[in-house]
Amino acid sequence: MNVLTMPARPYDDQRPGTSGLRKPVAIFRQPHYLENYLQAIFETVGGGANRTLVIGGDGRFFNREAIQTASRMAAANGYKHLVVGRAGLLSTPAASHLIRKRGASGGLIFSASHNPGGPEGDFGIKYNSANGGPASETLSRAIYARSKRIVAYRLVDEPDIDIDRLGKVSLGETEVEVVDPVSEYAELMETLFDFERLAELLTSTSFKMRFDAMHAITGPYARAILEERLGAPVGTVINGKPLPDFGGAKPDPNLGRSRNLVDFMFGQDAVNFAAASDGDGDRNMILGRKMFVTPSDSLAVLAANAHVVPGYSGGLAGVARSMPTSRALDRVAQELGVPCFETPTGWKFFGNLLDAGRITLCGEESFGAGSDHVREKDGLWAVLFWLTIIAVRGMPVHRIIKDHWDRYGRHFYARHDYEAVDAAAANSLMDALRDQVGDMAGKRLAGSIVSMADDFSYTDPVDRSVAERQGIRVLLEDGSRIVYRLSGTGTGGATLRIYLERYEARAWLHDKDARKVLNDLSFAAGSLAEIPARLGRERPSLVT
Ligand code: VG1
Ligand code: CO
Repeated sequence: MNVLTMPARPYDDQRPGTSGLRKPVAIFRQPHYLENYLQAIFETVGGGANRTLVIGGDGRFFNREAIQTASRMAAANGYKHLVVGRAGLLSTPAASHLIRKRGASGGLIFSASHNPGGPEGDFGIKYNSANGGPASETLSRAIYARSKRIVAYRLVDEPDIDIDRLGKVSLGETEVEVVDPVSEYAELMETLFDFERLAELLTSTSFKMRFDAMHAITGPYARAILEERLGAPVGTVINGKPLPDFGGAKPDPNLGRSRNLVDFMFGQDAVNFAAASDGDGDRNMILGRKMFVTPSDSLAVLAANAHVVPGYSGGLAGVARSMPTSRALDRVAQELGVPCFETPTGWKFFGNLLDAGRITLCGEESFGAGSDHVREKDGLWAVLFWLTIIAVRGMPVHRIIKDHWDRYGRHFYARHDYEAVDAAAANSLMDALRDQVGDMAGKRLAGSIVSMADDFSYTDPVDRSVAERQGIRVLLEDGSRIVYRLSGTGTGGATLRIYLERYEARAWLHDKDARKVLNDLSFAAGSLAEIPARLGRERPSLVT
């Protein structure tokens, strides 16, 4: 086997964000930029050492080249076995499952998730560890440190592998197995959900659904599971063909970016249930007829109804949510008598809790929910979970939600994003807030009084690692909350996210328009942070 050692020079900007390294494609196409980061990963985790590595991506532009490069480099770095998704495709949750199932030491997922694709779009690399989950903070920091010292990378001098044909081939001394991206994931879903019951629902004449794959990775998964296995009519899955540029749109399901699906569900021809997923298949958006379910509410509903899903009939060990996610979940946990953990934003913070068996379900306000079946959030899983609740309880989405609010009260919720703002201005805005938190308590704000304000820091209860400066929280005495943080997944300037939450126990007020209910909080959040003056923006570029 001919292993080449190629000279490189270190880059200093390969710091992973909330979810791996994300950069514009143009940056990734710089000489050996991709190779440098991959070599940093391999060296940080101690090389291949006869181990197995899973490789796949969301199908975006540059995916196929990246997979060839990664395979050659993995072979040269000593991996014995590579498991590659056919055509280079693997959704994030499917990759997580494969890592666990094959006992791999880790996996590479080429994705920039909900960021746009194409030559002008973004590309990304996530490294997941042997538990199937995103690299921990500690590992991510080590990879970054290593990336700044790379002076050479290794690859085998072999032709491209055929990633479009299932089966085993060799690459130098490494065995490469090209697998169907869907089948093992679908089998896993079958162990958690009652497929017969779901098929009954999806083939009944009184139930119709729509799933929007946004020309991203979930197309093949949704077609295979919803249409082929569960018998939903062909055409249930729309935009099902993965395209390298996602058809020119941002594969980011939310109220602002999924306008077509939202309008459809609020219009004349609305069906009973609709859902969408993002670029790499780990997010989910849930819609009922004339109803948008906030991801925070969705998570609480999943927890409250978990007993109807075969995979969770034994109960939940505990639950967790990211800090900005609404506290609807906390109320359910309290009633179930199980612990509820509050973690920083990003799935990597759930890993230890899941591995230690301290939680079964977890999620984020950013359209992510998941469980201990894998170590990533899982879009289609959430859809099957919702379908099960609908089938077992025999209720439409809006009844399930109203019933939930009746029982627990409603957490009105919205996220306001100021995207692609000047990074220095955004940082100084956060600094100014940080300076204020110490003496905010007791001050009047939005018709109430600040009960507590801080910059969130988290100590992992399992390994005691600490994550600081994870977002400014302002809690009010009436149960409302404002949270500020900067995005760690963007690639241009900075994105400020403001999360607004207001609790309402009284059932007769639950049908109010969230926008109106949150209006004074939104105004207070804007003036507290001096948004127009600091960012030069009057209003957010995205509200969801
Ligand atoms: C965003 C979300 C966060 C999510 C992350 C990755 O991060 O807020 O909840 O875990 O994206 O999701 P940020 O730092 O931009 O707020 V995905 O679907 O990109 O893997
Ligand atoms: Co994603």
